[in-house]
Amino acid sequence: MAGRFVKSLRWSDVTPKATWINRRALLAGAAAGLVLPAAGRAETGRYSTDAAPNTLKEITNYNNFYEFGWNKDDPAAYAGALTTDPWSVAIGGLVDRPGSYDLADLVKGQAIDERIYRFRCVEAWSMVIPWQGFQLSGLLDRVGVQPGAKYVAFETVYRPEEMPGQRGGGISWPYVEGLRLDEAMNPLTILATGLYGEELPKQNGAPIRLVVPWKYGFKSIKSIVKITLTDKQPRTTWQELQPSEYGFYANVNPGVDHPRWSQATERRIGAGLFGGREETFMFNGYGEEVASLYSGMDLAVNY
Ligand SMILES: Nc1nc2c(c(=O)[nH]1)N[C@H]1C(S)=C(S)[C@@H](COP(=O)(O)O)O[C@H]1N2
Ligand SMILES: [Mo]
Repeated sequence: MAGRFVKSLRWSDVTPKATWINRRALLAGAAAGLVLPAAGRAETGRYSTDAAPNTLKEITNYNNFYEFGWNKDDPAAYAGALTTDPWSVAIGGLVDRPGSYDLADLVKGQAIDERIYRFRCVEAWSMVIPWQGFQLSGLLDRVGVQPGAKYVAFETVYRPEEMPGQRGGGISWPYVEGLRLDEAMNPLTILATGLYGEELPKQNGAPIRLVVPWKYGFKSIKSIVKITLTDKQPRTTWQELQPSEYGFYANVNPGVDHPRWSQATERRIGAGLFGGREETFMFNGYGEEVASLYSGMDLAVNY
């Protein structure tokens, strides 16, 4: 994996698309504290992949956000109805400073940076996405995690009047997810508030969503309204729906196939008709950073 991370990656090195970035949107977003100021760009390479990002069009038109429907283009069509301002996140459980945090307050003081992450869906497709966000660890440090806490539980907004998918069955809403505390504290784990230098598009989980790049995409829960520190492993939507197919850990693992398809390779969205399939890497290529979290665990059992 040598060379996968580049120490001084610059925006101009990785994307030919900088020209279409709406500078005014960028600056407006920066004023609200949600996206990175342009000047911050040069310092953001440490955790990023050197793979070229997918286009904004691809990232915003091929989504899984079942609150808006089951098709990949449903979120782009229907997420516009979601009210994302005002927005607050209830933080509670085993923390010193529980409360309802207004989004601007939640983001205040956090170091927003850019993370270009390879994102791997359990359906065996992937994209490379230039997120802006801050480390979840920064927020957890601020609210003060109490000694008994072992897990972090997350919940998506429940608003069936704005989310047509929530008016139907299949999933027991709201969508919930969870991480072990050490996974949540890992520097790769971020709360994203923007992508491509713009405020996070609604179909990608505005105004704030989790991104855990070494796990299958379903762990990266969108439009978060609740974060709870607990001493018990939280329920998760997909594990509850189909425990034989979706585990709590959901680490990207080419050696453990989904019961109905192989996880050995992935289709990179946008690679074109003749793009072929790419090899899937253990932990989605982030093994150097996270393999130690699972030492001694059988990852075929803890999938
Ligand atoms: N609330 C919520 N979060 C969600 C989902 C969802 O349906 N609802 N889908 C998950 C899945 S399966 C994937 S692959 C990613 C997709 O993120 P993207 O659309 O930004 O690529 O979001 C995840 N987070
Ligand atoms: Mo997914």
